[in-house]
Amino acid sequence: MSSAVRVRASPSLALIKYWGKRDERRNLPATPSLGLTLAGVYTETRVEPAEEDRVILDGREQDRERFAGFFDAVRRRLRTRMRFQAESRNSFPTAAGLASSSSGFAALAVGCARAAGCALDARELSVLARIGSASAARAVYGGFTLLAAGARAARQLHSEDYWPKLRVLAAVVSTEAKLLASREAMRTTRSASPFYRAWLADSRHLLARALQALERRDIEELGHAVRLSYSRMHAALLASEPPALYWLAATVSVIRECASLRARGIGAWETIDAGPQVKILCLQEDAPAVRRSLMEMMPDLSMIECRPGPGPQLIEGGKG
Ligand code: 2P0
Repeated sequence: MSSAVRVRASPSLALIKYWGKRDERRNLPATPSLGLTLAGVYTETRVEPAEEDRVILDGREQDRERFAGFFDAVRRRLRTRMRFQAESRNSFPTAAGLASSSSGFAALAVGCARAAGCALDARELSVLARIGSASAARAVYGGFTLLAAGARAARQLHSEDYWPKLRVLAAVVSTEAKLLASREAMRTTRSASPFYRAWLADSRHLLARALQALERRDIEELGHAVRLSYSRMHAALLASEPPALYWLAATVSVIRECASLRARGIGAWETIDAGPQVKILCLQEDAPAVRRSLMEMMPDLSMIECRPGPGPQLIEGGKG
């Protein structure tokens, strides 16, 4: 039996970045990535059977080509001919480097399976979500997740309860959609950055370092690896021809403020994805001081405080 369903999924912030594809057709990542699913921000998606596949995001119909491969894979796996209409809203700026494609495709994968009345396990949902966006493979789980290089599915390392004091402060320095889609930018880095090979080799070492730190809940060491991962990803991007730069002046100001906070003994380790926003890793006890110092510097800055969050939740429907 099939029915309309509503699903909420939170984005997966990459502590160690996926950047580059091993196999573009199958959307397999070239680097391993360590994700943290964030509570406090989410995509909510309503999925129902329809005459044809359609995706409407924040009121706008999306390009069908972008979703065709995903929906075909869903139908093959679910052994159905069903077509889907999905209406999706983000509680945060879309396509601006806040990992909206991770929560978007995680919600869509769960929603399609439920709308078709199929109970898939998390691994199978992760495979489907990855076909949409590799970061979404991680967002079908809560807590800390790992998507290995070349892997078809992510897995959960620790649930959202593993490190309750951990916080991420997302500093939204711009709400404009990014000019360069990450898919396009990854292609450019791979084909036109002399640093790409080094980035691939280095990402394995950074992952190992981050995993060790995570096992010890050592925020200083984890924060250090997190900072190296984004810096090196963006260095590879910047070295490509033509150079690609996602940062704004405010992005750099926040990076510098984090350095100044650390110098004053307040733990604040930043990370940046394919957009200008800065996400700051800190402990609960330091979050007010980090927030205060950023607001003093930029009174108009919008900040979202997130803690480790759960995987996708079914809000409505899904019987049968
Ligand atoms: C990540 N990002 O690990 C990295 C870090 C951005 C920087 O995954 O081409 O939308 O759809 O597989 O997942 C953004 O890329 O890329 C991303 P596709 P996706 O979160």
